Amino acid sequence: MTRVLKIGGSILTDKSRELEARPDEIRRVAQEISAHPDDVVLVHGAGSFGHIPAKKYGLPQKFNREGLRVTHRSVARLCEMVVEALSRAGVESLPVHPLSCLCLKGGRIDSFFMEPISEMLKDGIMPVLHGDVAMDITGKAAIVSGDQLVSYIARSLKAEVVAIGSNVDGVLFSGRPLSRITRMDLAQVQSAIGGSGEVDVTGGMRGKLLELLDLADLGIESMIFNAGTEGNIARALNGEHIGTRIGGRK
Ligand code: IP8
Repeated sequence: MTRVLKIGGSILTDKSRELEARPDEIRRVAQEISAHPDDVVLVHGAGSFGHIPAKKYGLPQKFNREGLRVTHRSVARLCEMVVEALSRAGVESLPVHPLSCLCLKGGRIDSFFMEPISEMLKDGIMPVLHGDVAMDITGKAAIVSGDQLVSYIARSLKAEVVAIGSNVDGVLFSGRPLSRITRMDLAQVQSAIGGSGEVDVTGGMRGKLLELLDLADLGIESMIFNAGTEGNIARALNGEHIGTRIGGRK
Protein backbone atom coordinates (compact mmCIF):
# COMPACT_ATOMS: atom_id res chain seq x y z
CA MET A 1 0.00 0.00 0.00
CA THR A 2 1.80 3.14 -1.22
CA ARG A 3 1.31 6.18 0.98
CA VAL A 4 2.21 9.77 0.26
CA LEU A 5 2.42 11.96 3.33
CA LYS A 6 3.14 15.66 3.44
CA ILE A 7 4.03 17.44 6.65
CA GLY A 8 3.57 21.19 6.42
CA GLY A 9 6.39 23.60 7.06
CA SER A 10 4.24 25.26 9.74
CA ILE A 11 4.68 22.13 11.86
CA LEU A 12 8.43 21.71 11.35
CA THR A 13 9.44 25.37 11.54
CA ASP A 14 8.41 28.67 13.02
CA LYS A 15 7.11 30.27 9.83
CA SER A 16 7.54 33.77 11.20
CA ARG A 17 11.32 33.47 11.71
CA GLU A 18 13.82 32.69 9.00
CA LEU A 19 15.71 29.39 9.47
CA GLU A 20 13.94 28.67 12.76
CA ALA A 21 13.34 24.94 13.00
CA ARG A 22 11.21 23.24 15.66
CA PRO A 23 13.51 20.36 16.65
CA ASP A 24 11.03 18.84 19.13
CA GLU A 25 8.32 18.73 16.50
CA ILE A 26 10.69 17.30 13.88
CA ARG A 27 11.57 14.56 16.40
CA ARG A 28 7.89 13.86 17.21
CA VAL A 29 6.93 13.72 13.53
CA ALA A 30 9.76 11.25 12.86
CA GLN A 31 8.66 9.10 15.82
CA GLU A 32 5.07 8.98 14.56
CA ILE A 33 6.17 8.11 11.04
CA SER A 34 8.28 5.28 12.44
CA ALA A 35 5.04 3.53 13.52
CA HIS A 36 4.13 2.89 9.83
CA PRO A 37 7.28 3.46 7.77
CA ASP A 38 6.71 1.01 4.89
CA ASP A 39 5.96 2.27 1.37
CA VAL A 40 5.81 5.88 2.48
CA VAL A 41 6.98 8.79 0.34
CA LEU A 42 7.46 11.75 2.64
CA VAL A 43 7.18 15.31 1.38
CA HIS A 44 7.72 18.24 3.68
CA GLY A 45 6.89 21.90 3.33
CA ALA A 46 9.57 24.57 3.20
CA GLY A 47 8.35 26.61 6.15
CA SER A 48 10.52 29.58 7.10
CA PHE A 49 13.48 27.88 5.35
CA GLY A 50 11.82 28.43 1.96
CA HIS A 51 9.05 30.99 2.05
CA ILE A 52 11.03 33.76 3.74
CA PRO A 53 14.11 33.65 1.42
CA ALA A 54 11.84 33.15 -1.63
CA LYS A 55 9.88 36.26 -0.70
CA LYS A 56 13.06 38.20 0.07
CA TYR A 57 14.49 37.53 -3.39
CA GLY A 58 11.16 38.10 -5.14
CA LEU A 59 10.85 34.47 -6.30
CA PRO A 60 9.17 33.16 -8.31
CA GLN A 61 8.21 36.36 -10.18
CA LYS A 62 11.80 37.60 -10.52
CA PHE A 63 14.59 35.39 -11.82
CA ASN A 64 17.42 35.66 -9.33
CA ARG A 65 20.35 33.24 -9.41
CA GLU A 66 21.49 34.03 -5.89
CA GLY A 67 17.93 33.70 -4.61
CA LEU A 68 17.64 30.24 -6.18
CA ARG A 69 20.87 29.08 -4.55
CA VAL A 70 20.11 30.54 -1.13
CA THR A 71 16.53 29.22 -1.08
CA HIS A 72 17.44 25.75 -2.32
CA ARG A 73 20.32 25.33 0.13
CA SER A 74 18.09 26.49 2.93
CA VAL A 75 15.26 23.99 2.23
CA ALA A 76 17.84 21.26 1.65
CA ARG A 77 19.14 21.97 5.18
CA LEU A 78 15.63 21.47 6.61
CA CYS A 79 15.37 18.24 4.64
CA GLU A 80 18.65 17.09 6.17
CA MET A 81 17.19 17.66 9.66
CA VAL A 82 14.15 15.55 8.78
CA VAL A 83 16.31 12.72 7.39
CA GLU A 84 18.49 12.85 10.51
CA ALA A 85 15.45 12.69 12.82
CA LEU A 86 14.04 9.75 10.84
CA SER A 87 17.33 7.93 11.17
CA ARG A 88 17.30 8.48 14.94
CA ALA A 89 13.74 7.10 15.00
CA GLY A 90 14.99 3.97 13.20
CA VAL A 91 13.70 4.82 9.70
CA GLU A 92 16.10 4.62 6.74
CA SER A 93 15.41 7.54 4.42
CA LEU A 94 17.19 9.54 1.72
CA PRO A 95 16.73 13.11 0.53
CA VAL A 96 15.38 13.60 -3.01
CA HIS A 97 15.73 17.24 -4.02
CA PRO A 98 13.09 18.26 -6.59
CA LEU A 99 15.43 20.89 -8.10
CA SER A 100 17.67 18.07 -9.33
CA CYS A 101 15.09 15.65 -10.72
CA LEU A 102 12.24 17.64 -12.25
CA CYS A 103 11.49 20.49 -14.64
CA LEU A 104 8.51 22.80 -14.63
CA LYS A 105 6.58 24.30 -17.53
CA GLY A 106 4.66 27.42 -16.58
CA GLY A 107 5.00 26.53 -12.91
CA ARG A 108 3.62 22.99 -13.29
CA ILE A 109 5.68 19.77 -13.23
CA ASP A 110 6.45 18.86 -16.84
CA SER A 111 9.03 16.08 -16.38
CA PHE A 112 10.03 14.24 -13.24
CA PHE A 113 12.63 11.50 -13.05
CA MET A 114 10.75 9.28 -10.59
CA GLU A 115 12.82 6.10 -10.89
CA PRO A 116 15.03 6.78 -7.85
CA ILE A 117 11.86 7.14 -5.76
CA SER A 118 10.38 3.83 -6.94
CA GLU A 119 13.71 2.06 -6.46
CA MET A 120 14.10 3.42 -2.93
CA LEU A 121 10.61 2.20 -2.03
CA LYS A 122 11.43 -1.26 -3.41
CA ASP A 123 14.56 -1.33 -1.26
CA GLY A 124 12.84 -0.25 1.97
CA ILE A 125 14.16 3.33 1.91
CA MET A 126 11.81 6.26 2.51
CA PRO A 127 12.30 9.03 -0.08
CA VAL A 128 12.08 12.49 1.51
CA LEU A 129 11.16 15.37 -0.81
CA HIS A 130 10.35 18.98 -0.08
CA GLY A 131 8.95 22.17 -1.55
CA ASP A 132 11.81 23.61 -3.61
CA VAL A 133 12.87 26.02 -6.31
CA ALA A 134 12.98 24.43 -9.76
CA MET A 135 13.98 25.26 -13.32
CA ASP A 136 11.09 26.14 -15.59
CA ILE A 137 11.36 25.58 -19.35
CA THR A 138 9.06 28.50 -20.11
CA GLY A 139 9.97 30.98 -17.40
CA LYS A 140 13.56 30.29 -16.30
CA ALA A 141 12.72 29.22 -12.75
CA ALA A 142 9.83 28.89 -10.35
CA ILE A 143 8.77 27.25 -7.13
CA VAL A 144 7.37 23.77 -6.81
CA SER A 145 5.24 23.40 -3.69
CA GLY A 146 5.18 20.25 -1.62
CA ASP A 147 1.44 20.09 -2.40
CA GLN A 148 2.10 19.91 -6.15
CA LEU A 149 4.68 17.18 -5.48
CA VAL A 150 2.17 15.19 -3.42
CA SER A 151 -0.41 15.36 -6.18
CA TYR A 152 2.07 14.35 -8.92
CA ILE A 153 3.68 11.51 -6.93
CA ALA A 154 0.34 10.13 -5.71
CA ARG A 155 -0.90 10.03 -9.31
CA SER A 156 2.23 8.48 -10.67
CA LEU A 157 2.51 5.79 -7.94
CA LYS A 158 -1.29 5.28 -7.71
CA ALA A 159 -1.06 5.85 -3.97
CA GLU A 160 -3.70 4.38 -1.69
CA VAL A 161 -3.20 6.85 1.15
CA VAL A 162 -2.61 10.53 0.40
CA ALA A 163 -2.48 12.82 3.41
CA ILE A 164 -1.43 16.42 3.92
CA GLY A 165 -0.71 17.38 7.51
CA SER A 166 -1.11 21.07 8.26
CA ASN A 167 -1.47 23.07 11.50
CA VAL A 168 -5.29 23.20 11.38
CA ASP A 169 -7.93 20.49 11.70
CA GLY A 170 -8.69 20.30 7.97
CA VAL A 171 -10.46 22.63 5.55
CA LEU A 172 -12.23 25.04 7.85
CA PHE A 173 -15.62 26.51 7.04
CA SER A 174 -17.10 28.90 9.60
CA GLY A 175 -14.33 27.82 11.96
CA ARG A 176 -15.12 24.09 11.74
CA PRO A 177 -13.40 21.41 9.68
CA LEU A 178 -15.53 20.07 6.83
CA SER A 179 -15.64 16.28 6.94
CA ARG A 180 -15.54 16.00 3.14
CA ILE A 181 -15.21 18.33 0.21
CA THR A 182 -15.70 17.64 -3.50
CA ARG A 183 -15.29 19.85 -6.55
CA MET A 184 -19.04 20.48 -6.50
CA ASP A 185 -18.69 22.20 -3.10
CA LEU A 186 -15.85 24.45 -4.20
CA ALA A 187 -17.88 27.44 -5.38
CA GLN A 188 -19.81 27.44 -2.11
CA VAL A 189 -16.82 27.32 0.24
CA GLN A 190 -14.08 29.00 -1.84
CA SER A 191 -14.45 32.50 -0.41
CA ALA A 192 -14.20 31.19 3.15
CA ILE A 193 -10.96 29.29 2.53
CA GLY A 194 -7.90 31.35 3.13
CA GLY A 195 -4.33 31.49 2.08
CA SER A 196 -1.81 31.34 4.88
CA GLY A 197 -1.53 33.68 7.85
CA GLU A 198 2.24 33.72 7.46
CA VAL A 199 4.63 34.46 4.61
CA ASP A 200 3.58 31.90 2.01
CA VAL A 201 4.47 32.02 -1.66
CA THR A 202 2.52 28.90 -2.68
CA GLY A 203 -1.09 29.58 -1.75
CA GLY A 204 -1.79 28.20 1.75
CA MET A 205 -4.93 26.09 2.23
CA ARG A 206 -6.45 27.16 -1.09
CA GLY A 207 -3.34 25.91 -2.92
CA LYS A 208 -3.54 22.53 -1.14
CA LEU A 209 -7.20 22.11 -1.88
CA LEU A 210 -6.85 22.84 -5.59
CA GLU A 211 -4.00 20.31 -5.93
CA LEU A 212 -6.00 17.65 -4.12
CA LEU A 213 -9.20 18.32 -6.07
CA ASP A 214 -7.20 17.69 -9.27
CA LEU A 215 -6.19 14.37 -7.75
CA ALA A 216 -9.80 13.62 -6.77
CA ASP A 217 -10.82 14.21 -10.42
CA LEU A 218 -8.66 11.17 -11.21
CA GLY A 219 -10.40 9.10 -8.54
CA ILE A 220 -7.70 9.41 -5.85
CA GLU A 221 -9.09 10.47 -2.49
CA SER A 222 -6.95 12.31 0.01
CA MET A 223 -7.17 14.11 3.32
CA ILE A 224 -6.01 17.30 4.99
CA PHE A 225 -5.51 16.85 8.73
CA ASN A 226 -3.87 18.48 11.73
CA ALA A 227 -0.34 17.08 12.02
CA GLY A 228 0.23 19.17 15.14
CA THR A 229 -2.13 16.92 17.12
CA GLU A 230 -0.18 14.05 18.62
CA GLY A 231 -1.08 10.67 17.15
CA ASN A 232 -2.67 12.06 13.97
CA ILE A 233 0.27 11.29 11.67
CA ALA A 234 0.31 7.64 12.71
CA ARG A 235 -3.50 7.56 12.25
CA ALA A 236 -3.31 9.10 8.80
CA LEU A 237 -0.62 6.61 7.71
CA ASN A 238 -2.80 3.83 9.01
CA GLY A 239 -5.50 4.96 6.57
CA GLU A 240 -7.88 6.28 9.23
CA HIS A 241 -10.20 9.07 8.15
CA ILE A 242 -9.26 12.22 10.00
CA GLY A 243 -9.59 15.90 9.13
CA THR A 244 -11.21 16.72 5.80
CA ARG A 245 -11.49 14.12 3.04
CA ILE A 246 -11.01 15.50 -0.46
CA GLY A 247 -13.03 13.85 -3.22
CA GLY A 248 -15.14 10.71 -3.16
CA ARG A 249 -18.85 10.58 -2.57
CA LYS A 250 -20.87 12.35 0.08
O1 IP8 B 1 6.03 24.90 1.71
C1 IP8 B 1 7.37 25.95 -0.93
O2 IP8 B 1 6.87 24.67 -0.65
P1 IP8 B 1 5.62 24.47 0.36
C2 IP8 B 1 8.79 25.90 -1.50
O3 IP8 B 1 5.28 23.03 0.27
C3 IP8 B 1 9.55 27.16 -1.37
O4 IP8 B 1 4.50 25.34 -0.19
C4 IP8 B 1 10.94 27.12 -1.83
C5 IP8 B 1 9.11 28.28 -0.87
